[in-house]
Amino acid sequence: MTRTHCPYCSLQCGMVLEGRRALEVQPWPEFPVNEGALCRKGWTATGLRGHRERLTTPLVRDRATGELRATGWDEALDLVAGRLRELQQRYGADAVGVFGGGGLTNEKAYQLGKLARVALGTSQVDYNGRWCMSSAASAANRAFGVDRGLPFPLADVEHTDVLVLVGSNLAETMPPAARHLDRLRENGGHVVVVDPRRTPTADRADTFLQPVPGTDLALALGVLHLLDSAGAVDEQYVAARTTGWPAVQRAVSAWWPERVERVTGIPSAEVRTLATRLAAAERVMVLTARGAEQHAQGTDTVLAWIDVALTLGMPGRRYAGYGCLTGQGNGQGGREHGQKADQLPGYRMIDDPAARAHVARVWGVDPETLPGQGRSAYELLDALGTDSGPKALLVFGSNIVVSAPNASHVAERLGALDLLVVADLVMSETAAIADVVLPVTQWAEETGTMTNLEGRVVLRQQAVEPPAGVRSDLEVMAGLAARLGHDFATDPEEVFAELGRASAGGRADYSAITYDRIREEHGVFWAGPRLFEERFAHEDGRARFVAVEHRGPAEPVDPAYPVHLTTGRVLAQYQSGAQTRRVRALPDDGPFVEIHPMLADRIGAYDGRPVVVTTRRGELKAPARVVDTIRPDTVFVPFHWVGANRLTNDALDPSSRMPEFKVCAAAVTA
Ligand SMILES: Nc1nc2c(c(=O)[nH]1)N[C@H]1C(S)=C(S)[C@@H](COP(=O)(O)OP(=O)(O)OC[C@H]3O[C@@H](n4cnc5c(=O)[nH]c(N)nc54)[C@H](O)[C@@H]3O)O[C@H]1N2
Ligand SMILES: Nc1nc2c(c(=O)[nH]1)N[C@H]1C(S)=C(S)[C@@H](COP(=O)(O)OP(=O)(O)OC[C@H]3O[C@@H](n4cnc5c(=O)[nH]c(N)nc54)[C@H](O)[C@@H]3O)O[C@H]1N2
Ligand code: SF4
Ligand SMILES: [Mo]
Repeated sequence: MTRTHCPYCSLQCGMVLEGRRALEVQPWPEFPVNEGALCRKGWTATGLRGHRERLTTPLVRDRATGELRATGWDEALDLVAGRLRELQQRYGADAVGVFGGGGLTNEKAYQLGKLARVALGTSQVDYNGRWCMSSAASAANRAFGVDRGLPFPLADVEHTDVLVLVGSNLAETMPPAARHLDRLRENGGHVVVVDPRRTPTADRADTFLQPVPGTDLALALGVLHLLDSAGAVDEQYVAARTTGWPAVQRAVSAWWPERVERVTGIPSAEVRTLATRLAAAERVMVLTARGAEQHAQGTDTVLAWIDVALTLGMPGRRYAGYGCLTGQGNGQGGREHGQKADQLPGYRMIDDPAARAHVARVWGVDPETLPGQGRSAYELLDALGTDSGPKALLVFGSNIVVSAPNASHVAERLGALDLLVVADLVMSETAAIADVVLPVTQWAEETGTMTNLEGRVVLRQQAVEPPAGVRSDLEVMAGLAARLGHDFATDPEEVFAELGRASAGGRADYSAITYDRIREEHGVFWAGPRLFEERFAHEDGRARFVAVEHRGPAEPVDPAYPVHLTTGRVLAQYQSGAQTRRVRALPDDGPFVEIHPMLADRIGAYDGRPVVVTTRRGELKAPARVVDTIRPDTVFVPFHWVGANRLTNDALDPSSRMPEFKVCAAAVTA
């Protein structure tokens, strides 16, 4: 019997794995986050074991036939290291790019950053977290001086009075968390859901607001305007704990409810009711997720909702405040330990001389040798194979071909590389086009830490031996590092201890956390379970109000592309689907287009029959799902299958560099 955690989302539900051969998932009722509950994906997570498409040997593309052929580890790693060195000699250190993932353990994320900065000396490292919660992260850093998705335990939700969920469908994206909504309502609390679709989460809400995609910012400005004009600002809190309110007050002065209605499509009376409800509540909690964040104005949108929470005096108060529901299994830790272009371990910034000196000491190198800030995820992909961009890319833990925005363009860039190396468990769409594929262990076969959406560091523990021929990511990285003249540890606990030293004194300090403590305490929160009770993380201890303006989607609808396209998730599939599409027990119906009956009527579409969605970047033919739960001016496509991202817009948020996955202009025909 092994206690571990689900391989998928940021809830990191505790589970017990039983048996050695036929591995079975059992509940772990004592683990507090999910109390023994799992969603379908968790119960079926062992479905990839022994799967015929599980990778078990390194593969190298044969120049003559163009096919991938099996090879030995030494041959594969020698080849990769040799080609990387060659390309760097020819074009410079930045000729090699590294792309990581928020599903990697802390140990792997840390080691990947070190591989890039120390063994390869490249600045070109970033990861898929840019596409996940980066807008919330940049907003929280700005407003609070630190970015921890939830600055309180998730279960605090049950004790607030009004919970506002902006762009989260947690009933499908973290189903065991939905119990907190139910308990909150049993406790007399009120749930508000803001989503262009009436989702299963909205079905559990007391208030459902259905905005035009990309307009959450205007709604927040409208709420701020009403709170101010009603005299509902917590003056004492604003004076004692914040700075910057007057500028926000000026910025929202013209956002009267009728203007909000024109922009968002939410009736002005509903905007007023929301503001009145928030003003009257003792405790208010605002949580954002990808619906509000994955926009070219995602950072500003989150800032505006943080402004709402600050106006009401909530952040730092028990059972209240603002939080972001991080998405990937290690979405939190993955952004703390240095696989991000601007970052060193411990959430240190790479352009901070003191941070460089500290980390360089732990790494035993001269700070001068550490590269500076590199390109963000999409900009990195966009530069591949160009004159100034990387000529080789190493991918660990992302299926870019499916999940990157404007995917046809990205596929073209990947095609322009001299060398694409992918480490994965299965033949993902990205592995399938690689020059070298390296087969790695999956969750039940390895040990390491993950940091869940609450900042709770949990321990993934090995339950079974990996298939013969498979290596851990840490072993793969050490193998490459050795060939480049560097000695990297492969034992996860040893890497974790090194990570602890590298993070010591940083914003996310793991130095006091050990595997044993995690085992004893059901996970350990870095910086404790609740932040901001006394002070915020800025030097003066105060939170910052930030005045922002609504700009609207980067690509507004027009007569040629009259419909808003938004994208997201369904319960039974995870992300690019590389893992869950291969789990037989999960339904794999392919992409579909959610469309309102009125729009269906207008274009002559029928439920179950194909429609074509076209944007300026591509088109997708998929069956229509005619449902009255979506706005008539909007269609929704899940992104778990190839196709959705051929449509999406690669416009980036100026501060987080988050692509606008959640809204672009589309045409739909039957
Ligand atoms: N089943 C499942 N669960 C998952 C994942 C998965 O792939 N599958 N992935 C995990 C990861 S990495 C993440 S990041 C999380 C994501 O978790 P969520 O953010 O809950 O998931 P999404 O479906 O991307 O988006 C949430 C909602 O945003 C709505 N939305 C779209 N546009 C807008 C808008 O402009 N404004 C507002 N207010 N809402 C909008 C969509 O209709 C959708 O219902 O889920 C995690 N859990
Ligand atoms: N249109 C649209 N696109 C989106 C989104 C959206 O809402 N709409 N959401 C975005 C978001 S929030 C996210 S997080 C991204 C996610 O998209 P991806 O980055 O593609 O995430 P995954 O599908 O989880 O990819 C993980 C890959 O790594 C492999 N893998 C899993 N574990 C490991 C490991 O430990 N080591 C290694 N080496 N490989 C491993 C898996 O088999 C899989 O192939 O998609 C983004 N793309
Ligand atoms: S909610 Fe997330 S962590 Fe929990 S079982 Fe489902 S996918 Fe796994
Ligand atoms: Mo994500």
